[in-house]
Amino acid sequence: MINDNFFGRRKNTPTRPVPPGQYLEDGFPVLSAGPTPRVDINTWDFSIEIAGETIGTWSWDSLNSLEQTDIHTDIHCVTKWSKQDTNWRGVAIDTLLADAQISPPDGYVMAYCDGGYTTNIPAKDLMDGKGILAHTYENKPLPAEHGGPVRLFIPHLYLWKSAKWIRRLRFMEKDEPGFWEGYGYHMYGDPWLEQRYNGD
Ligand SMILES: Nc1nc2c(c(=O)[nH]1)N[C@H]1C(S)=C(S)[C@@H](COP(=O)(O)O)O[C@H]1N2
Ligand SMILES: [Mo]
Repeated sequence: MINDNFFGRRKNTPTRPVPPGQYLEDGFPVLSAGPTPRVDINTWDFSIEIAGETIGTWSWDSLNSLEQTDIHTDIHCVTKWSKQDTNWRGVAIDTLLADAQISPPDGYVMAYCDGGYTTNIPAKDLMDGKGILAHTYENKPLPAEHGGPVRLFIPHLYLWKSAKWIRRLRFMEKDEPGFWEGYGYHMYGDPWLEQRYNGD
């Protein structure tokens, strides 16, 4: 048998376990429910809303002036591809809340995007560095088709929770379905538990 070292490491050899039902993808597929929105960085802003009140708004420059967080991780799409060892940089949601001098609220969050996409996430899944506003992928500006200039990035959940072209997070007491969740996707979306659809 010809061993892998002859060709170098085979690309589809996992570097760590892959969630059930997933296969490894070398490329980076684009999955968008609509067209890629044109986003002007000069007028772009991001805001956080709690109990109907905007507690903070950040421009592109103010986002970049905050402490930056690097994440090296695998990503998992509900359409069954996973991609290993990806590198992202952005600003942790913790950092934004601290900047606004707000202690992390309980409950749930709805993410709102340019283009109208929404998705829901438990608030605690965004804390402790688990959720970032990503603007850099593999040391380059995040490409528009992958959500640039800024996307939410929550790699421990299926990738549909990582809202591209994000503009706003709204904290809410009770969970509500976002766009795909309204069409039967799982309210939480843990890839290790294969929470693809409602009832999984
Ligand atoms: N704004 C927005 N964010 C989105 C989507 C979308 O259609 N619009 N698609 C989601 C889905 S279903 C997936 S699988 C991932 C795909 O991210 P990618 O295109 O960077 O691979 O983005 C998620 N975030
Ligand atoms: Mo998806």
